Amino acid sequence: MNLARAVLSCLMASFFFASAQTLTDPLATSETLNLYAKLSKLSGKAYLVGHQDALAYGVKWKYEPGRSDVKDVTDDYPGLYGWEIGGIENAAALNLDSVPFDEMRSFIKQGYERGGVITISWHGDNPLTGKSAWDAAPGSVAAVLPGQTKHAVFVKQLDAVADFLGRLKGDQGEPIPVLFRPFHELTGGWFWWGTKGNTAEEYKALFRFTVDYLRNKRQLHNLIMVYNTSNGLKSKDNFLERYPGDEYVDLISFDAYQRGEPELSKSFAKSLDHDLSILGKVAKERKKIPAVGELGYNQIPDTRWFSKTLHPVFKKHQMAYVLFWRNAGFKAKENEMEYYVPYIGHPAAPDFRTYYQAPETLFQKEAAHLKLYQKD
Ligand code: BMA
Repeated sequence: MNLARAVLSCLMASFFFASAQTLTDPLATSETLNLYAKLSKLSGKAYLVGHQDALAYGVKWKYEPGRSDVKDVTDDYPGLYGWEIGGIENAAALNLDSVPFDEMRSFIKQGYERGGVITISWHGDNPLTGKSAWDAAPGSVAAVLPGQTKHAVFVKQLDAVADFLGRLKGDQGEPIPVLFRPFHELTGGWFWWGTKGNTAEEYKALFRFTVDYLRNKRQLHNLIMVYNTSNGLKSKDNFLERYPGDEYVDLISFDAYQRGEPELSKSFAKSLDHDLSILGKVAKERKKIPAVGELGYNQIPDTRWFSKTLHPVFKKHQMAYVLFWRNAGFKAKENEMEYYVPYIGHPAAPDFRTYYQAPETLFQKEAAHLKLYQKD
């Protein structure tokens, strides 16, 4: 832990120097600006470790105040909290994973007040077909662009998103900064905004319209915009094929999941290393902050996965954060277990504690020391 403290003080010292990256929203709130500046200083030295839905539920428990699987195992909360607002576009009371939006609002405030960072994704329904985000009907994106048949439906969806994001406030009434990651895994073909049946120009127009609408029309100035592809990147050009432009993106990322047998950990590490190299190069050239948007190995069948597969690769690269996906536990509908962080008693729990101790990984306590929302 002494080493961790040394890294932290070095980090704090470096905050005094101006950052190369600039937030794209010229009217961003001071908390948002400060967070962005500090995240840009993080990448390369240490990174925040996040968990999706951390405070809502874990494996074999739901809605126990103060609980989190990460906390059970490490005695600390994650440094980053991921939340998902799919369902908000239908004025639903619960999101698509059954988290009540009212609870989510209060969890977001808790994480922020503790000094943690908030990131939000949106698996919104397909405005063209009215079916789920996974309904990749060809022409879906074209249909929602200005002047097209489903534009009004889409704008109504965005209004619901803006209402939610605009109501996230801290104790002093200040808007809570959010790393917003809409239309994610954009290089995949499984979502309505994906590569199946939508051109690159259509995707760019969708992203730009969304940012302009939230920022200019709805006057939201607490957003840090995240561009997010899937993994298996072929080249910088491949990563940037659907990139909407430097003035619309603050943070660049990809999602990566290991699947199959633990024997595949070596090849997963190799491909993660490769993807992070591409991401790092783009980040440098474009002056954007790199991060891993979603990550995990369902049920963690490799008990040394965190320290032996992830850690050596992450150490070599720059990123502001990584977000482990949700500990859904048993999903009755699909008849399967889903979790990405070990729970107490899981065979990978000791390894996760080792990963926690590494100087490069920042969880809640260390994140709070960094005073991410304040200027030094
Ligand atoms: C997926 C799974 C699903 C979930 C979706 C949106 O990766 O976790 O169970 O509905 O994310 O959160």
